[in-house]
Amino acid sequence: MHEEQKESLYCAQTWWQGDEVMRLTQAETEEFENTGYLVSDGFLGDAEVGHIQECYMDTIDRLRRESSLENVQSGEDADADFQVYQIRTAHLQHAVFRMLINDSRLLDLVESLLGPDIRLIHYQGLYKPAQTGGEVGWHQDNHYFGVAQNRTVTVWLALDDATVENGCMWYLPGQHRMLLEHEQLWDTAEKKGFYFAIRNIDDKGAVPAEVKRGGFAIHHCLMPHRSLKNRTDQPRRAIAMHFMDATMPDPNMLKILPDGAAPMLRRRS
Ligand SMILES: O=C(O)CCC(=O)C(=O)O
Repeated sequence: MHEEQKESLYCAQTWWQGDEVMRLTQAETEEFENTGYLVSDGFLGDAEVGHIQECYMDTIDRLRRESSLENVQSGEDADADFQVYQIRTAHLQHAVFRMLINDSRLLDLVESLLGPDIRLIHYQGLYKPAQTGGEVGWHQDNHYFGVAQNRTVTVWLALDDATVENGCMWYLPGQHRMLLEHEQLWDTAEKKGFYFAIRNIDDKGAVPAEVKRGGFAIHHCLMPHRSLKNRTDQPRRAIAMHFMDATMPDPNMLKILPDGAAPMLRRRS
């Protein structure tokens, strides 16, 4: 089926679910404040996930054909030990990703944590292939973003059941109070950059965030997180959507993003 047909079919049949509200309860908001993350299953239905998976794989295949599929670590496709492929600025790559970040259920959820002025700051599909999917080291998102007052959150949506075996996210509950020192793991002169990890982290308290397909993990931008290798014979597909409080001053990160990469998604009415 042609891509546009798939999109409109999806829109008509499965996407907008009326006035469904997804705001967090006070207890959930408090849990998020205390631990720095929340995990929830059952956000998207089966048909929605199936459609997004299809568009996701179409996008991965197209980027690969165009030789622009980026590996998180090295930016190159050839690194056999580390394969975490990125659909960068996903909303500029496929309409289905634009629909997702404009979904009122998702924005309600984000509004519960950031308030009513919401801007996208980063958006990536993160694809770990079967067997060769690599590890992403401990880091905090606001190390990259530099948003004032740490007013950003990440919604990490699972398109496959995310498990310890296939490389789910791991968190350090309660360790989201300050920015830690990061070091660059690869040399930018060799075009191996934009990937930092926390130096000397004590990760004894780490917990895996296993999420069912269609569910999400949402984390504070100072929550240290990592993911391990995919040791299974199926890919691990996920989408990370990073949102900032749009009332904050523009962080430097925005200067290096392409036009249209950081749209306003919701404004106080
Ligand atoms: O999907 C992964 O394995 C890592 C994602 C991540 O580090 C992030 O969303 O910031």
